[in-house]
Amino acid sequence: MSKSNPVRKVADAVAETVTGAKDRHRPEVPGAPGVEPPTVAEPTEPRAPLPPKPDQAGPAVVSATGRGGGGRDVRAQNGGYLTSAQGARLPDSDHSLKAGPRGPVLLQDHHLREKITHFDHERIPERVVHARGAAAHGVFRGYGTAAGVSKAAFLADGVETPVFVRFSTVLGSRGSADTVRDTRGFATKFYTTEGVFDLVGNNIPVFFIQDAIKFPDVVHAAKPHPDREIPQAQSAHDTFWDFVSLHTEATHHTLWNMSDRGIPRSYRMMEGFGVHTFRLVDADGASTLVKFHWKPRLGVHSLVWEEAQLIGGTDPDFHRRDLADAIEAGAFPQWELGIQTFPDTPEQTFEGIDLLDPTKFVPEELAPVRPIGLMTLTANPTDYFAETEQVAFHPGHLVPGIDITDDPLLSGRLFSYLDTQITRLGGPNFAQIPVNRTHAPVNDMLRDGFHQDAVHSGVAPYKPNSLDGGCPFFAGAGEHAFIEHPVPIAAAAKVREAPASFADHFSQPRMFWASLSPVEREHVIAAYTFELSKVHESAIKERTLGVLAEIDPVLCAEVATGLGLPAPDATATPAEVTPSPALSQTTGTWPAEGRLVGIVADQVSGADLVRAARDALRAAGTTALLVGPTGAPLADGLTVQRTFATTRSTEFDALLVLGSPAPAADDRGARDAKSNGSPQVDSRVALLVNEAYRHAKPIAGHPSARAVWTAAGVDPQAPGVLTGEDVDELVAGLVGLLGAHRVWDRFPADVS
Ligand code: HDE
Repeated sequence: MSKSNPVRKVADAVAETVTGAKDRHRPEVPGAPGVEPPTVAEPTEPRAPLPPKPDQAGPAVVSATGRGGGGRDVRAQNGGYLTSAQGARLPDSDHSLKAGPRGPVLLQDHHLREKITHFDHERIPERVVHARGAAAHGVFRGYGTAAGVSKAAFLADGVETPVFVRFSTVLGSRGSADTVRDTRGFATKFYTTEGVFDLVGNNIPVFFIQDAIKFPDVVHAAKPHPDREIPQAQSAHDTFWDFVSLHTEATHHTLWNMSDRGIPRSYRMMEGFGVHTFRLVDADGASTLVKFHWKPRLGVHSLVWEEAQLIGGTDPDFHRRDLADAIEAGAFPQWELGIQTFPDTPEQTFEGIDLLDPTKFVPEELAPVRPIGLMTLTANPTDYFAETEQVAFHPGHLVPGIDITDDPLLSGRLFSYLDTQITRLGGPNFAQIPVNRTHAPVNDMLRDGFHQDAVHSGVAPYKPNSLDGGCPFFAGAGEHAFIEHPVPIAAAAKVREAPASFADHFSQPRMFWASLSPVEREHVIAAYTFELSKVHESAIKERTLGVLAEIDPVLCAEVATGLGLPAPDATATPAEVTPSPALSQTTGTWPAEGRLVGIVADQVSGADLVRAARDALRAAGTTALLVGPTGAPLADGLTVQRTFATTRSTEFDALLVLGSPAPAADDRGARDAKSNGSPQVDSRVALLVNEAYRHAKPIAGHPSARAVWTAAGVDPQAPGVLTGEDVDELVAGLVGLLGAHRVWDRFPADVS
């Protein structure tokens, strides 16, 4: 083509305008793979990456919102003008493009198609288990106390590591209620400098099964019945009890579920457990077996069953709301991470407990939990889907210094979590989703795939290579490599079998039962009775009573009485067990910070009294909410946060009643069925106080609240009921009582 060719002239003109394009180096022979010729010998030293070839360019580094740089603004979609997904500003998004106002709609309406097509694909598969969750961002600070057992950098003294924590229920679907009786997930992603570490645990230290191959069975049994798809999010049905009564290794976890642990008061008040035994490795290569524990600063606390049921209707988002509100209010939830350590012996047992059996735990009295760091949750997610829904945990996300054991349940999980994300998050590149990105440099040689966000440079995504100078190189232990601990494996034959010790399904459940206080045992009896009463088939109930007989004759007899069935005898003498007092929630004292206290008042109560009460409660670190007759402010502009009609006792950990409010205008049966027509005291206030009293919550009142006590059936002399003039004293009394979670004396128990 000659210089005078008009096409060539245009091409030259375009080249002039592209910065540097005209002057750049032109190779003799185009097509060399990289900018530098390789050496003949295989490179032996890592080096800085070579630049791309001069003829190459990549997309400009802009965020998904079309903005460059970093920071919060580029992550959010915000700005003055509505645009298409390609950034073109739009004049109208309310009307389809039509041939005239009455149509027809034109096929050429690409904006309509983009909007509707994207909407049609908004959903991704929910998690097969743990679908319902709530999450928060925070920070973990190492105490350095694990340095003797693990070389993990994030455990070193004072090191701060960002974390993202997702709490969840196991059985329910994404829209199910928070307060169902179920195990809770407690999954933590640590964005460490050595890569992501995920601690994917539960609020119960043991699991239903000992071998991953049984997971589909237990989940299919616990999920709703396959024909009617009921009941949602709970175990009170035939298939669940059919399975767990036949597969008795589930006994221990089921007993924990039937205890108060199955209905936590708050995510902030749950323990977390790694469940499996893990292996820590120190800087010298020495290994220690460990179990991970999260200890909540606020103590372990649970709902009572009636509260859980009421909340299921009045506020299905109870746990989500509690977590988000607490963080927003500055009551940052905290947990200490702790470890129980055991010598890494070939037997992998401790005090006769098989450490590879995930249906067993080690009582803290035998192996104390040593704190190794503190986690504080400080921020709520900005976008539920982007963060809480798309976060992808995996027990195989490990860092140097933390390794696995041969627990057969853990082995299956190492396969499963990676696998599930590929379907759920649409391909193998889920690690590039912002919430999943490691904070350590990635150089993984993984290429392509759906939703590839990275624009890789380098020409040799394989090893060995010389074209990229041999990069990337392997790291050694000195360069923070994750090196599997070289655990010796004894000679063995291939079998489908479990070790003999895995066959003991009843002694630890018996120990758990023996460790509970009388009131907690009453709750367990009630839970079994409730759940089994929902079972249709008598054979399943009878079989379950047979399992309970192996745990404890009183438990079995009491549940049998509730079911109207005979109590069977145990087939063997129950094991002699030593109780573990650390398992009970009714001992110990905890901070009242972040607990919710309702102040009941009306216009008559007096602004000074109400303000003094509110200020004293706030000063004590509690969240005080004013409950008034309507949404109108009380005297002196005091903001009402809840009304008599909208509130329920389940919102509060304690009540402070400042007067005896007369029936409000809407205290009428036709408008609010909670009304009982009482002429003296608003019926909803009486119900509020009555429920709080029955649920053993601390209650305090000004002398003017006496009529409420009477209307609510409250005995002013009962434990945990305070009456007095001095608001500061009342608040101090409430705070003291909250330290025990509930006024347990108000729940006298018959079983012991
Ligand atoms: Fe999970 N589990 N699990 N699990 N698990 C999942 O992973 C699985 C087990 C736990 O908030 C899934 O991303 C198998 C024990 C939590 O995103 C899936 C087995 C423990 C979460 C999966 C187990 C857990 C999950 C579903 C038996 C406590 C929620 C979606 C071998 C130590 C994490 C997903 C989150 C989620 C499989 C047993 C805890 C399907 C096969 C034991 C907290 O991969």
